[in-house]
Amino acid sequence: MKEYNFKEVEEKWQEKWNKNNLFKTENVVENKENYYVLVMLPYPSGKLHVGHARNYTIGDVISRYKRMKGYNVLQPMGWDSFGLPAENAAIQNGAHPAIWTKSNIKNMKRQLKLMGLSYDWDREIASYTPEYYKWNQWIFKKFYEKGLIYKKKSTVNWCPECQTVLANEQVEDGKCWRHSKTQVIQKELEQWFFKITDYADELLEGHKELKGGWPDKVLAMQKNWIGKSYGTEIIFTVEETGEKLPMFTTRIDTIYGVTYAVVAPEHPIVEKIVANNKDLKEKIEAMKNTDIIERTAEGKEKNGIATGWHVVNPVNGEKVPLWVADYVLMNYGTGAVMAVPSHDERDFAFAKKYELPMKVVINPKGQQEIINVNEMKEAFTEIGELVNSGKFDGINSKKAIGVIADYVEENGWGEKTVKYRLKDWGISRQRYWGTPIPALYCEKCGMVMEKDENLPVKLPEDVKFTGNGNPIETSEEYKNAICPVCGGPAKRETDTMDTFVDSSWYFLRYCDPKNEKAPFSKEIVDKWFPVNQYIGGVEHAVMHLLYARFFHKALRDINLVSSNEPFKRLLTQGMVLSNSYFSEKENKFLFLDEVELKEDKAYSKKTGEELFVKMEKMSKSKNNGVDPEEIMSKYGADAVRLFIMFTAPPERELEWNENGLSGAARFLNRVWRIILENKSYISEEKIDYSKASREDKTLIRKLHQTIKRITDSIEDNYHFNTAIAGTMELVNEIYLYRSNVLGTKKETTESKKIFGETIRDIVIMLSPFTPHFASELWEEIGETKDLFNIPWPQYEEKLTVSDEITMAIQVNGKMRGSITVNSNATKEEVEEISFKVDNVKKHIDGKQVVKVIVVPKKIVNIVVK
Ligand code: ANZ
Ligand code: ZN
Ligand code: ZN
Repeated sequence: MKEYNFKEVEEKWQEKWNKNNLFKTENVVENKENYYVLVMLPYPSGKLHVGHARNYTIGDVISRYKRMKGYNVLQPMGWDSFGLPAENAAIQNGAHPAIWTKSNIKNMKRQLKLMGLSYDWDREIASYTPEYYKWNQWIFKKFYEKGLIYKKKSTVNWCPECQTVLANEQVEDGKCWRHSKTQVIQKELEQWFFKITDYADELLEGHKELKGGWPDKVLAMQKNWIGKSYGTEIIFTVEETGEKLPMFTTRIDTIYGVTYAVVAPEHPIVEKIVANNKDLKEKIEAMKNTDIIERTAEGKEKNGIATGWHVVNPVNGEKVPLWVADYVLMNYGTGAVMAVPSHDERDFAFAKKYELPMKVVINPKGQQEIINVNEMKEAFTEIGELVNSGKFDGINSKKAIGVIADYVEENGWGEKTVKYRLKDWGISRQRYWGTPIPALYCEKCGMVMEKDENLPVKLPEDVKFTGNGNPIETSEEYKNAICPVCGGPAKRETDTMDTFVDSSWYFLRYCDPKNEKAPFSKEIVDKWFPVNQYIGGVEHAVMHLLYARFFHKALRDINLVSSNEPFKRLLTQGMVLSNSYFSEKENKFLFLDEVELKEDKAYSKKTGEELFVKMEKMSKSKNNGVDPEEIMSKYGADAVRLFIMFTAPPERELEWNENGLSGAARFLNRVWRIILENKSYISEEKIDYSKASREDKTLIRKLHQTIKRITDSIEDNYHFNTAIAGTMELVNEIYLYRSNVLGTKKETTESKKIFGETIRDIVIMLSPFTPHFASELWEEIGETKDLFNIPWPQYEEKLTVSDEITMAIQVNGKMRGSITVNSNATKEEVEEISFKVDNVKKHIDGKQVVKVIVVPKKIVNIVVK
């Protein structure tokens, strides 16, 4: 018998698939419904990691399964290939980002092919190519014309040493990534924004369409990110100047409890306050420069500065002090907050820290005496009854929100408003490796967009990557351009676009990747959209998935697509974890090959020290990463795919372990052996079920049960682990069958057919998971058609249930035994067998049988005298 050599098998089939481009997909196939399987396109960092391997295996299994179910399946792949790492590499070793990017793509593509993934490589796209980013620019112009893009001043991270803007990832502990001693400061710059907030409501509304198809968790995260809240904007008056200071509150019911007010350090009023106070000005500048992420982190201590100014509460005329505090954000609400320390946790902590007064305005329902502020350990944030609130005393606080809001509106002190947490999307990057923004600045015409026929505005080549400033600005040729309107001199915009722009519509380009006249044809896109199944990491739950949804709706509104939502179903795969090994002596994590494993314990090979073992997310810092290519060369791609799919349901965490992997490899060998050793039994004739023996029937039943179980578990939320477990049980069953039936007296012409049909179905059902392995077996059993186009096996419901039944036998109403008979046995047959049961015989011997009552399929009662 030929041994299973995964290397040979995998190479052979990969070559075949590649040579004939077997997974090329047409946009229309007669009599087939389209099904679009999309996996999140990778950033070409250089090497695939296990997270990719998991994501792409899931996508491939779904694609292969759907193909066998008769769909015309599209499964494309591409490269999210603009971004910082390529530029950082250029700064560090001088190679142009394009060279670095291309060689990384090449290597990762080779690795993807090793995995046996069924992509239509003819549709491959890479966002760094002018053929792709030309359409980013084109779409940018369309959005601009639609009023969806504008410029405004906004703060950026700035390294005074590099003289450049830093991305958030380049700020480490508030310092520059290249200058560990240089404090990063915040600087105001003109930036481009996409008006995603125009779609805030629709993005929320869309959840109705996505419910059921998307994980609830992701919808909840998006909802939270959009953060719609209903509130009141109430206008306080600044005592010192008489100007109006509107504040946004969701809790107007607490208006009588305001004891001070706070503004963000960036609030315009602050400039007036510090105008003649150098000391105060410096303090506030320092506050502004602390990292915004750190500033607003939950549980973070709040810092404030008293201004000496006051504001007046319009409702009761009370004068309260005005503070500046770091926890107030300028870009939420109005950037000013009425503080109610007795009923808000943040305000409470702040008031305690700075010894500011408090006043209780809500009391627990039914409680006689009012809460004593001096005894409060924390804010009272529950619903209760209003107190100390003038004519509103006694009202339920929740109801009071509406009542007092009306009162405020009636008196012209403010109005009810809706606020969103969602901010407009800032897409300007002062970077080289991204899509150039197609705008120019002409002395005569002002800001103008480049003409369509001049797109793409290509990235300049004559640039220097020094780490100082934006590399694009080192190209004189690029900067000095011609105004497309008047033909005079103009300066080209040097900002490039956030790479999230690239990934907001790439899935549309896959449908029509070579179109030179438009980003894609609407007609073709409509044949594929919405994407039937999108698969990727949960880390993209908010930004990427929200931006992509926004893009889709905006594209719909300029009549480029018809669907409202891009992705019908979303699967977020779980993380991959593996053991980390920490050495206390060396104070570092060891690599697996530096570790000796003995009886559940781990020791350092070098020092013999026992190590701390912990399952953790794979990461460079823990030295617990697994290289998919290395693992595939050891066990084969099919075993790796099988292991990944068997070990955990796709949305759960997956704990990597080599024993599991070698278990998967052993299973494949087991399947290989039984099929190859017995392939001479395979027959193509139809099974005559009426001739099947009891053993035959058991196997047939197990086969149909397994088809049902696998089909259901794939259809029902992709629980591939259950599907594979089903196949494993079926394989056990054929091993039993072989030793009990094949080659024994029980063997009949039916046995061969039954065995043949079972292994044929096993091969088909394994093929989405282990495609090379299954293709080879398919060929071995004499099949000649392409396995991936073979229809998925059908089960017959009636064959999944046993046709044998067990009946109880009673003698004069007393239980004396039971019999197993065929469910369609006649009354006579049932009687005849019943009389043969030993314990029954004992009780009727020597007696006269009066009658036999048969309750069909249940009881045989023999009445004797
Ligand atoms: C008074 C008050 C009393 C508040 C109380 C809360 C509880 P959501 O629901 O998330 O929209 N706030 C308003 N603008 C802010 C800003 N720019 N930075 C920080 N905090 C701000 O939050 C709205 C509440 O957050 C508002 O209601 C306001 O505090 C605060 F017992 O006003 B509240
Ligand atoms: Zn720096
Ligand atoms: Zn001009």
